[in-house]
Amino acid sequence: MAKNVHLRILHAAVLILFVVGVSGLCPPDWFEHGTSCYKTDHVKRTWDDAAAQCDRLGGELLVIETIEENEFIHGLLKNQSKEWAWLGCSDRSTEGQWLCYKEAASGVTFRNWSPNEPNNRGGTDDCMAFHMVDGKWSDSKCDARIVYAVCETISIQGKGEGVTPSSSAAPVSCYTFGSNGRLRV
Ligand SMILES: [Ca+2]
Ligand SMILES: [Ca+2]
Repeated sequence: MAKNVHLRILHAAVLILFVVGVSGLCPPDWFEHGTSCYKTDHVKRTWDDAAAQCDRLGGELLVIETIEENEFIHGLLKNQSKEWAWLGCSDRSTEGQWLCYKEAASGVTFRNWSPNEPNNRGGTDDCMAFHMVDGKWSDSKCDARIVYAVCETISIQGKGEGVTPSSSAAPVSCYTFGSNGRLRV
C-alpha cells in the first residue's frame, strides 16, 4: 500500500519535471515575455562591461522595440527597484546616429526618450539608458558605473517564428538540454 503511494508520487513528480522541462521557452532564471527572454543583472556596470556580461550569459544587451516591451521592462525594473538599466544602443561611432546592439533591431525605429533627451551632455553622452521612474530613455556616459544590465535573447518560440541569422557575424546563442532535462545555455 505504502509502496503504491510512493510510486504514484514518484510518477507524478516525473511527469511534472517532464512538463516543466519541455515547456520552458527560456533558459532557467530568465523572464519570458513575447518571443524574448530577459535576465536582470545585480551588479552596476559600465555599458561595455554590461554588454560583456550579457554575452557571458548567452544574450545581448536589451534592445526595446515596442511600447509594449517598454512597459514590460518598466514593470520588471520597478519590481526589482533598479533605477537605471543600460539599453543596447550607442551613438559612439557617429554622434546622433543610434546603433543598436541587436542585429535584428537594425531596422528598429521605436524610441522613448525623455523630454530634452538625448542631449549629449558634455559631448560625451553616448550610451542609451532606461529610467525606471518613468520608463523613458536618456543618453548617458558609457563609462558610468551606475547602471544595471538587462540582457535579452530570443526564446525558443521566437526562434521558431522565422527569425533567421544574419549573414554578418552576429552573436548566436545555442541551447542544449542538460542531464536534468532543463535548458542549458
Ligand atoms: Ca551622444
Ligand atoms: Ca543625456
